[in-house]
Amino acid sequence: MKQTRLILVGGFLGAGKTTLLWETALRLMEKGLRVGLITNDQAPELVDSELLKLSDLRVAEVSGSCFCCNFNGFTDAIKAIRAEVSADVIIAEPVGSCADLSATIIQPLKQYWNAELRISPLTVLADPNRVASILEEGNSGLHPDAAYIYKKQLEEGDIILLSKSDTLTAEEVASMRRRLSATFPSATVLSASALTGGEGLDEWIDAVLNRQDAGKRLLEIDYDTYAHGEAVLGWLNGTLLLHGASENWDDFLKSLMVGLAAKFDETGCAVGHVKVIAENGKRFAVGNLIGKQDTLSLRGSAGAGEDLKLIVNARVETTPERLDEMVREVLLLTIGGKYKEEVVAWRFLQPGRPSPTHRFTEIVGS
Ligand SMILES: Nc1nc2c(ncn2[C@@H]2O[C@H](COP(=O)(O)OP(=O)(O)OP(=O)(O)O)[C@@H](O)[C@H]2O)c(=O)[nH]1
Ligand SMILES: [Mg+2]
Repeated sequence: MKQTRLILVGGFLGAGKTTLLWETALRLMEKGLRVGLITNDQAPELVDSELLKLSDLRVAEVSGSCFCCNFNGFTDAIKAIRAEVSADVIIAEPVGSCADLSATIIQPLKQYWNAELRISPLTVLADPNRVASILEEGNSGLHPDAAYIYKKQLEEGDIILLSKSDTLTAEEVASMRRRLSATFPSATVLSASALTGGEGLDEWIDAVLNRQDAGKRLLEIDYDTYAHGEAVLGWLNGTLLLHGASENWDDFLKSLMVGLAAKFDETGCAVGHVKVIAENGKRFAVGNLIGKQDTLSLRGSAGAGEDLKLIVNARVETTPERLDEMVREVLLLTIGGKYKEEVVAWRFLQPGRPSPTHRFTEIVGS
């Protein structure tokens, strides 16, 4: 069987990984390449998988723990995609609160999967929304231990990709790239937009399709701080159906997102990422919140109809129980007795201490 190119895209919650995966997959497929995607989360019921599947992409999901703590689950997903679609390229997105990927994923893959895979440099996304604060030794509104994870993620990137470059001026992009290069001199620093026009995207794609210098450094990371940085985030994944007619499901999604944003701001709970997909058959809309209310964005359209499928993924600095309470309260208020809700799945949890399957202490030659 041929070798598959594996591209791992890390970076903090909401940094733009899934959007980049999607846009990249489409571009690669246009070139005639066979592409598979792997998503990852602490629990099932993922907005990311749902979103990617809606565009008919082959998506495998590793849920229940991160790639590093379930290395065999990750390699099973790789095996399945290679067998099913004979993939030329697999793009994988680890959990946004995950770090130490070089030691726990890239080196073991180089050691044990060298025949099957050609591994691209580890890409870590730096989101303009947070990166300036982090470079100034700030915490971007996050708990210091969560901000620690962000910093460690950047530190191990072979490529640091300044994401969402369309939200910055050309001068701001150039200046931020210079600052990133100065702080992380051994990384290649690039920038790209995965949305408007895809500025810089082809340069990054070219790098990850052709380079093979993956995992050039190993992090020094304090697992107590890392574990605490993950544990300060409550995690909620829920799927529900709303029965009843609506003229415009987009209004419903908007009210829900505005309500959630207001709730988290009022209660002083820092948002990692809250994403909601509202699906009405083939039509869908997505709401994203990656910080305070002013980061709220809505796109797509779910239109009018009888029934809505709603998937909610929330990662917010609070206890899982409190997160569950807050999300339920805002949901019920938004539903306002107009629709009948049917809960398909509902989980809330606190991520456990990371316990990687492998953790290499030496760089494996490629
Ligand atoms: N303007 C702009 N927005 C973007 C871009 N890429 C992603 N976004 C937005 O950023 C938000 C988060 O994007 P995702 O792709 O879901 O981020 P993620 O890193 O996969 O998030 P997690 O899976 O929660 O870690 C969404 O509102 C996206 O629309 C971009 O290139 N430009
Ligand atoms: Mg994602």
